[in-house]
Amino acid sequence: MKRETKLILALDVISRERALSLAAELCDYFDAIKIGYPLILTVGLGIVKEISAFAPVIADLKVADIPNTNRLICDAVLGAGAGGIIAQAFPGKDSLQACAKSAAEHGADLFVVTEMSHPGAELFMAPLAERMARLAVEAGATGVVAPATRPMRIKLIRSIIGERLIISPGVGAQGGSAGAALQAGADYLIVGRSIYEAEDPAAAAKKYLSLVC
Ligand code: NUP
Repeated sequence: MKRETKLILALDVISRERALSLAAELCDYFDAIKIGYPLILTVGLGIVKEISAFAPVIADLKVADIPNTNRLICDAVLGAGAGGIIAQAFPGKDSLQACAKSAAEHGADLFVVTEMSHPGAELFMAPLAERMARLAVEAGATGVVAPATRPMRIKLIRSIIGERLIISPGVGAQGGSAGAALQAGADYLIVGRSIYEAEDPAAAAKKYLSLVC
């Protein structure tokens, strides 16, 4: 994934037309476009290839199953044209290794969730986030997902994963600050609603770009 704008668009819209028109309008502001269950389940797997005509696609499927099922999920979405996949660490090393193997076979990036950005993640995920970050490193992941809503946690996770990438959701609609997340060590910000729900999405994207660059 290139690192020019340090921004990843989270495209959680559920209409093919809207997704494609936003991708066309906004792709110059983003290094990648992240899509997940809302768009893929509504529109179909073919949307992966259509969006990747505008920018590399990260499939946010938070893959979290037994190794064989993980492999099938990763192979399906990476085979459909995604350049990256997001997986959960909590199912364990063998499950994550299955994702890593599929990603390597497809020349794709693997990002592993450490601690999610919403308040509920403090219950089970936060106490295990450091171990999940270590597992991501052991599995050979490209990087991790860490919360812009809790910049101190980004700092901690950075100290564990070294040079691997941190992609960070939670700015804007979830209340996180772009500047604080970057300062804490995030490599990319993932931004969704505060851009695609804005009256003028391109203007909102430009605003983020000015904060990041
Ligand atoms: O911890 C996470 N938090 C999070 O918001 C991990 C994620 N993958 N996400 C995703 O990032 C979430 O599913 C959504 O697609 C995006 C954030 O979107 P928004 O809050 O900027 O609209």
